[in-house]
Amino acid sequence: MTKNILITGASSGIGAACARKSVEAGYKVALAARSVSKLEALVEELGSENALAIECDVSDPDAQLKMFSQVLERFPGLDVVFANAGLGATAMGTESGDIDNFREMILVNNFALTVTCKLAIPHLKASKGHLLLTGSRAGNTVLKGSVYGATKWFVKGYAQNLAAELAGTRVRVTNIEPGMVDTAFFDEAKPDALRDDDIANAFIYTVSQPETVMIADIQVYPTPKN
Ligand code: NJP
Repeated sequence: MTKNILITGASSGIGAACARKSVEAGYKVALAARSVSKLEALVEELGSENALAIECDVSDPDAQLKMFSQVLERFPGLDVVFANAGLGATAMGTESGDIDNFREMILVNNFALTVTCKLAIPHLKASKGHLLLTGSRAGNTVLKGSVYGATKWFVKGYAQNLAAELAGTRVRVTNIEPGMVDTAFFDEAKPDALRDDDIANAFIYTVSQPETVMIADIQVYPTPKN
């Protein structure tokens, strides 16, 4: 059965890979991010009958409201919302870190994610749908002074709190926790890291489960070398 899926942070990396695998699986995708030209190139690749590009800075709640109305104008309902947009640290730790970067990480990785979830809930209640959040291995471990890691600890706790709030509604909540993935998240290539497709495979596995199955947390890590 087809599904209508909204993915934030769909212009590159994990979000774009999930969009590609979703269309391969026969689903329709709405792709949101700030980089319109990248989104439009992806729509061109996936076919405009399968994909829709939406320019949206998720840190602006009004822009997210508009994003939801654009999706619903195009697709009759939403089955899956993937709050995936996020960014990392420009410098390690708190003492060496940059204050503007702290603000942007907290704004996008946390505040914007809660807005996406709030706006998604009524639609997902109607469809008995699925909310997925991108957490991180960094939200499972202690990294010295890491503000980024703490934003992902927030995602871990929030996903569990949200699942408790939505219990009985049939809406499922999943926290996807990747280890290191070779994407534009890093300035340099990460040859030993996971590929974005590895996370997309976990995404498809999660959203294709029957309605009676909720995968609460899925951790996808590179196989340890030693
Ligand atoms: O990185 P990248 P990933 N409004 O840079 C978007 C988490 N994660 O795929 O707006 C809207 O290719 C940005 O779009 P644009 C990570 O924390 C990663 O690796 O056009 N969108 C782009 O599409 C994040 O939550 C690793 O610049 C905004 C996307 O976010 C998620 O995975 C490990 C935005 C970032 O794509 C995807 O990151 C891990 C805004 N204000 C967790 N700001 C890893 N790569 O190792 C950013 O555990 N975006």
